[in-house]
Amino acid sequence: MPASTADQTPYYITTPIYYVNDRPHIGHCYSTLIADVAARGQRLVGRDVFFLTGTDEHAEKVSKTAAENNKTPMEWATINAERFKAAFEFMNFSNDDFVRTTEERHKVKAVEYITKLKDEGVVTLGDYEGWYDPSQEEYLTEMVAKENDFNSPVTGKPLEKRVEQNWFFDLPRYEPWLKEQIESGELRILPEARKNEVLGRLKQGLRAVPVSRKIKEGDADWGIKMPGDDSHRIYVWIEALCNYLTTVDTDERRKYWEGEVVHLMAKDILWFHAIVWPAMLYALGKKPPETVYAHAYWIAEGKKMSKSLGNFIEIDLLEAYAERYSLDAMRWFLTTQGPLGANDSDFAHARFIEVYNADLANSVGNSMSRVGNMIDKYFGGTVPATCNGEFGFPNGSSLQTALIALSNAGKAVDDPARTYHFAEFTQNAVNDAVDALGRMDLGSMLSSGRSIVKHVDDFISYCAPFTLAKQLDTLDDGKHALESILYSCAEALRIASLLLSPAMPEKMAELWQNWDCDHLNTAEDSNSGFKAPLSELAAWGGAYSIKPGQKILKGEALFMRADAKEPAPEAESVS
Ligand code: ME8
Repeated sequence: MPASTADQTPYYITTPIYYVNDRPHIGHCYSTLIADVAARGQRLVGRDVFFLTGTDEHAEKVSKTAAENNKTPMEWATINAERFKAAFEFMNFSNDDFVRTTEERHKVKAVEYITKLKDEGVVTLGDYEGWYDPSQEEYLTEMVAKENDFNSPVTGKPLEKRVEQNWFFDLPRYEPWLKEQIESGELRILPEARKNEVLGRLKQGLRAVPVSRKIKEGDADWGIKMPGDDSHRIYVWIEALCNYLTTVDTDERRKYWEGEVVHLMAKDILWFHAIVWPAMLYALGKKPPETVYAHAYWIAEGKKMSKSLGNFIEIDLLEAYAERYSLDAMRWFLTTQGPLGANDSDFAHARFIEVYNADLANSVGNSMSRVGNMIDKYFGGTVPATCNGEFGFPNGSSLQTALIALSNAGKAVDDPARTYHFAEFTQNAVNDAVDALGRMDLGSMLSSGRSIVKHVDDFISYCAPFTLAKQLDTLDDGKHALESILYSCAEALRIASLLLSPAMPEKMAELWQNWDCDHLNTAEDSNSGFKAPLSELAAWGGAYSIKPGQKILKGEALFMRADAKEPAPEAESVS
């Protein structure tokens, strides 16, 4: 079975739910973008996808910043949740739901799960003394605290020694099971370097995890009460993790948990997702997620982003980039240059321009307008014929005709025996893209699309259809050769555009409109937005291929070249 039709189980991808103490920045947009590209990719393949994002609202830092801003916690949470929603809409994310942990549907189910864990005897009351990181609202092990000189490894703020009577989840009980799940790859932790980190830390042993916090005098009335114990609230981390299940714990959506579950986040919160959450799920009688993917961090112009440096790349700056270079160019840059692997990535303007010009203006955009322009110029914008995409020996007539035209024009042909097999090339690229998507290797998925564009560019510079076009009267089969060459370029670029569309949905839809390609299904009940799965859409000469008579409009250039000397866009100042 070709990879492009392999997996039809429902696919459920989640992002972290973000704290609403502040407005969204590049990090939040990036994780959600990666999830969006993966979700769009899986929908394109033909899978039934559910993509969830949302906000984590019951944190202490939310009630604190609310007070600083003279708002109630709920007012402040709503202001920021709306900012996240607006940012994600701006980014053209295709999430199927946006959960806020202050919603009843979440609160009711979270209480149900904690009650069940208590009933099972895996959540019990006990004393706890440990190093608490107030800026992250989590306890750290003695070793991690020491390694970081008793400062937060995330924010650098001092840790506090705290003693509390709490409800605890008996995490150590699941240690052998977790080890076995992770080592066997049953629970896949990606990238590989992160899996080793988690296994290394697991070797140091596990401690019970606090599930509640005692309510102290003066505390804001914020958070969910511990079931059966009004003197405690559910610890925000435990409650937050439950969102992944609460949101799909309905009759219509349960199939997504039973399908393939992928949790995406950055390295800062991997432990909760790879260890604590799978153990909780096991205790609840649910299967663990299939994949926990922890990417690295964005930094800004070479520096870690921090409040004190005031160098957070916020949504406003991303909007300024989108305004100048297009939203899809910004999505492309973040997706292909971002920290999806184990290393951090730098958001630097010079790099943006370099990538924009190399990948989009000079490659994808240029190739698409060049082919559109030639079809417009030589055939009045109407596709004249089809071609099987085979060029060279033994059926080399079209290519040979083009090479004859070149030598007639006094131009050298470096390697006269080259062959091109577009149907096979594009099919391989599609298979590679689908394999890469399954590994969440989205850079490689998009590279497969670009490899087709490069192949077309290489073909055009080799056989120079513009030279051939000048000799149509003198060469017997010149017209046929030009038709075959340009058809193959257009059809190959059509297939490339499908593979590029998860990152650049708007620009590729623009191309399909200009080229009269019938890929999209606008019916509301279509989960994917496409008329058929990728295996059918991308078949050379198949039902969705470019047909004789089809109109190809030149259209405007998809990406104008950027001037590297122009100053970088600036965020509008925000209130
Ligand atoms: O941790 N680069 O929320 P949070 C890339 N509410 N991604 C980044 C980033 C950066 N510099 N900074 C943040 C929480 N992120 C909890 C999660 S989930 C049950 C609860 C992204 O608002 C990245 O996805 O602090 C990281 O994991 C997340 O934001 C942390 O978001």
